[in-house]
Amino acid sequence: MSEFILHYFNIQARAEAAYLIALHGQVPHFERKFITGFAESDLKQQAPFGQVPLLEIVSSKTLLAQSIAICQYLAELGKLLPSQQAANSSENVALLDALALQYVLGVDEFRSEAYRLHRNTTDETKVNDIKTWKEGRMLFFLGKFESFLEQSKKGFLVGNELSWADLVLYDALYEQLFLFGDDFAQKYPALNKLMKHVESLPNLSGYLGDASKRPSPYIPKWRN
Ligand SMILES: N[C@@H](CCC(=O)N[C@@H](CS)C(=O)NCC(=O)O)C(=O)O
Repeated sequence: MSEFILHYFNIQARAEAAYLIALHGQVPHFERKFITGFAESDLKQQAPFGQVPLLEIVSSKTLLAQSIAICQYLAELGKLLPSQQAANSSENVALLDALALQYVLGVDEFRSEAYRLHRNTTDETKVNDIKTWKEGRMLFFLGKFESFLEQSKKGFLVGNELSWADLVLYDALYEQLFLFGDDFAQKYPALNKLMKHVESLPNLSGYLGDASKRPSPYIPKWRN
């Protein structure tokens, strides 16, 4: 019987990072459900903000909303907060947790800005919208993320071990990989290294290596 149920559409978008965190952190009694008919559902009525993703916590009859809150809670259950990791025991762990949240919120801005531009794309504006994103804010964010990893001690966003922040970054990069160009690995070696590392993690490699197990990637109008 499941204790934690992640409800979302069958798309990557705003729930996939939570799924990766639960999988890597081996959160027990966890499952996800892909929903249909959300607009008319009881779930929408009960959802704190009328939206998904939602994490249902069965024993306490709680529906937790907001993707980042869900990620943070699952990270705590999976011991993926920097303050919970042995490799960080000699560090200022309260600060490391705040830094991890800072990066997660920054990644959320990266994703949200792309979604905002994508949402209004039409056949007429598509080429220009993609160009605007690729030559503007996308480059800004990729440059920032690369420099954070370059300056890090161990190639992770925070502390001395992979944390939930790295998984959130991985997920957002994977979503937009098709926009980055063939020279991504050369231009962003630290980001490329992080992505390869995440894809090699024992609890994730089987899932991430099999596209048929993953939900549909988002930003559809820019992909087709
Ligand atoms: N800030 C929220 C945004 C949630 C959101 O935009 N949810 C969308 C899907 S990604 C949704 O539920 N759309 C359907 C609806 O509003 O009825 C989060 O990060 O969870």
